[in-house]
Amino acid sequence: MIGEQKVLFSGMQATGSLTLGNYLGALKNWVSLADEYMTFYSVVDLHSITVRQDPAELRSRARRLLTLYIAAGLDPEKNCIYYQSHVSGHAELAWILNCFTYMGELNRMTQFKDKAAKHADNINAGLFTYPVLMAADILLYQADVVPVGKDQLQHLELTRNLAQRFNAIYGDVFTIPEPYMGKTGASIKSLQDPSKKMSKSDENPNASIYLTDDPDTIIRKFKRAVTDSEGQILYREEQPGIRNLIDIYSACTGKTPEETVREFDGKGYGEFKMAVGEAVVSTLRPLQERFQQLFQDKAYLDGIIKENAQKAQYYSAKTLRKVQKKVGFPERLF
Ligand code: ATP
Ligand code: LTN
Repeated sequence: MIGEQKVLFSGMQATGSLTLGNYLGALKNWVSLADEYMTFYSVVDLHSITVRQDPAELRSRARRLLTLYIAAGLDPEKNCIYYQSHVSGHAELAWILNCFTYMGELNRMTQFKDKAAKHADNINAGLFTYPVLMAADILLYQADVVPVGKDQLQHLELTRNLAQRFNAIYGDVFTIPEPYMGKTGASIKSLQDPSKKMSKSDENPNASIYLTDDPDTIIRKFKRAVTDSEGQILYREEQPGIRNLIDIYSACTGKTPEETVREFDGKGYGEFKMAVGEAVVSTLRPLQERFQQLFQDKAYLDGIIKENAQKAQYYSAKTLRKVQKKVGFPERLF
């Protein structure tokens, strides 16, 4: 809690571009949360360097991601949107929490095992302690809720364990965070393999619609979307490709899947794919226009980045000072 308000924290890495899945499944639903929660959305660049990055590329992707948050409708006056590397408390708290985390706990993390296998030539200590930094992100703001995908639930569980362990020794220091399930949109599937979710790290660019794709690219990707040979537009398990297109069309137009099925009754797949593509183009158009406008307005964006980092710095320092005192660091007389 900060004051009377519950706190929500989430972070995203600037690896790959955001997809239509991220937008319809997460971002779009986050917009209204600022009324209910005090929200912090961090671009977690400290996490990004656990795998080797090109510096210019990382800087540019991080700025695009931050801009995209705002373009998608997160008002930067109401939501604290900032770079993790601008607030030194993340690394400081992570160090302290490292000293309360067991090697065995980190050894069990499935993301570490996956990433270590993928980057066998660079299994660094940062990659191993990545979940502790994530715990620090969350606990630093006394977050009550954390919206995350399924793959991050194990890290959130570790966060809760660390907070409870710390509290058991030092008293009530940290809020114990809960995963935020809330109102989630449809799970959007890959356009090339509807048994998989649409993901920003998919190697096949035709599998995902990126939020910055231009209209021609969007239409082309929908034309190539994998469907089936049934020839009927029905919302059922046996037709996962068509079902996914119905979900996308419905999410973009605000119709129910049943209404969509009725609308396209007797129509061919070609015509339907075209309509889905156009619905996505119109949904993303305002977001893309806003993105271009914001991205060019360097002074405005820099102002937002600075103000929000200061805000994050202010709230994080409260927790950090308390923790430092609890563990026995000397009082600051400056
Ligand atoms: P990565 O490919 O790097 O794992 P991702 O695209 O799967 O990334 P995450 O960063 O894991 O996305 O998730 C960010 C948020 O977007 C989460 O809240 C997650 O539930 C949501 N999300 C991601 N993909 C989809 C999808 N295909 N459909 C609906 N929601 C999604
Ligand atoms: N590990 C997460 C990103 C992340 C995060 C966080 C999410 C870093 N710190 C704190 C929620 C809360 C990921 O890779 N999706």
